Amino acid sequence: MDDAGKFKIFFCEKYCYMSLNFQLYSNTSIYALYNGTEFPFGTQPWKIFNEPCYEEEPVKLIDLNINACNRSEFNCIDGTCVHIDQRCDGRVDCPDKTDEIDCKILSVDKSYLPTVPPPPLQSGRGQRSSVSIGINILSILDIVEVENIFTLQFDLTISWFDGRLTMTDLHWDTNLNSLSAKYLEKIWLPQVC
Ligand SMILES: [Ca+2]
Repeated sequence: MDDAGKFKIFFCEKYCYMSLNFQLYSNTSIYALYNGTEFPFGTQPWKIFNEPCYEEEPVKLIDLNINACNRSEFNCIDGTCVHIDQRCDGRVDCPDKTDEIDCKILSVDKSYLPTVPPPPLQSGRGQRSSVSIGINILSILDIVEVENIFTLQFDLTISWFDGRLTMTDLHWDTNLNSLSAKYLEKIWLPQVC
C-alpha cells in the first residue's frame, strides 16, 4: 500500500504520538508528541522530534489540527464541526466561539494603492477599467414643466471588478457581505458627481 504523504497516529499508555511518513520523497519520519490527557482533536500544541524516543529536546513546537470535519463544514478550534454557512454569520455556533473569531470579509494586500483604479480586465494600449452604473427609478416625486425639472426617488448601483482584492467568508445572504466604512476607506471607489 502506498502511504506516501499520509500519516499514522499511535495511542500509547503514557501519551500519544503521531508519525508523519514522507515516503514519497524520502524514508524520513517525523514524530510529534502530544502531552494532553484527552484525545488530541481540534488544534493542539505538539512537540516535533526527529526520533521517537522523546528524550532529546524537541526540534520544534507547533499547533496541529486534527478533525473529522468534511469540506462543507468549519472546523472549530476545539475540533467541533459546524456547517460552513455558520462561519461568521453573527451567531455563535462553536462551543469555543471560534466560528465568529477573525472574521474578515475583505483582504487588502499591503501593495494595494487605493488611489489607483483597478487594472482593466483586458490589457492593451488605451484599455480602461470598466465601471457599470444602473439606476432603478422607484417613483417620480415631482415634475416642474416650466423649469424642466423633475425629482425622482431611485436606487443607484455601481459595479466594477477589482482583481487586487480577495473576498473571504462570503455568505449566500448578501446582507452579511456588506463592507463596513473601515474597509471602504482602504479600497479604490469610483467617484460619482
Ligand atoms: Ca456562527
